[in-house]
Amino acid sequence: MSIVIYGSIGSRASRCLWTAEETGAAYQWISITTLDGSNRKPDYLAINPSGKIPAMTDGDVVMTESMAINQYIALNYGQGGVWPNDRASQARVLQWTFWSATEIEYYIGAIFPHLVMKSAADRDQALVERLLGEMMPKFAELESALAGKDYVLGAFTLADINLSVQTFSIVDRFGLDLAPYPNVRAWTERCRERPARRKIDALAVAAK
Ligand SMILES: N[C@@H](CCC(=O)N[C@@H](CS)C(=O)NCC(=O)O)C(=O)O
Repeated sequence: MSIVIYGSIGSRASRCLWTAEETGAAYQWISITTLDGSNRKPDYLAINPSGKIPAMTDGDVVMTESMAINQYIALNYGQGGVWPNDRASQARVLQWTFWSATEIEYYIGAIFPHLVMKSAADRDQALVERLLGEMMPKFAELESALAGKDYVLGAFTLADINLSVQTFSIVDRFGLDLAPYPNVRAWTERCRERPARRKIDALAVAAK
């Protein structure tokens, strides 16, 4: 079996490509984008009827939802690596994955159109300020968890992937500084410098 990841490099597919790279699993990337409408073509809708990206296949297994895809890849190809061996650490990876998905991702998705996509006239700056005001204090929790550590659990795991994709968005897409959270800022850059992540970033540059 070989993993196939469908999606565009600028989408949530990049977190799945990164996870595959970190595990060393053999994978193929098929570019499906919302920009050219390939996510709405019948071939792709047969894989993910919602038309959302990413999706993943691995033999007969078909998966959607980027963090669930990451979980699948980690469980099947990242044992002892991005998916740690002991159960307490596994649960801790899930804790931070759920934190990322439920506490942070909503805000990133809601802010993104107003800071990046919409024309200046359509941007709601008051909404952005309110959402940032709600989201940014949450990072105090991650700041504490990172004290004295290179990565959230000490060693690099899937938790770091699922969390840092959010702080990459804050820094790279929103142009914000993580200075109030020095541990989070240093860790974000540490994650960015990982060879597997740099490979995905190089794909992003090549795709532009
Ligand atoms: N919760 C889903 C969200 C997927 C999602 O909304 N993907 C965006 C691109 S990053 C998309 O496909 N948007 C186009 C659409 O909703 O039709 C996941 O994490 O995979």
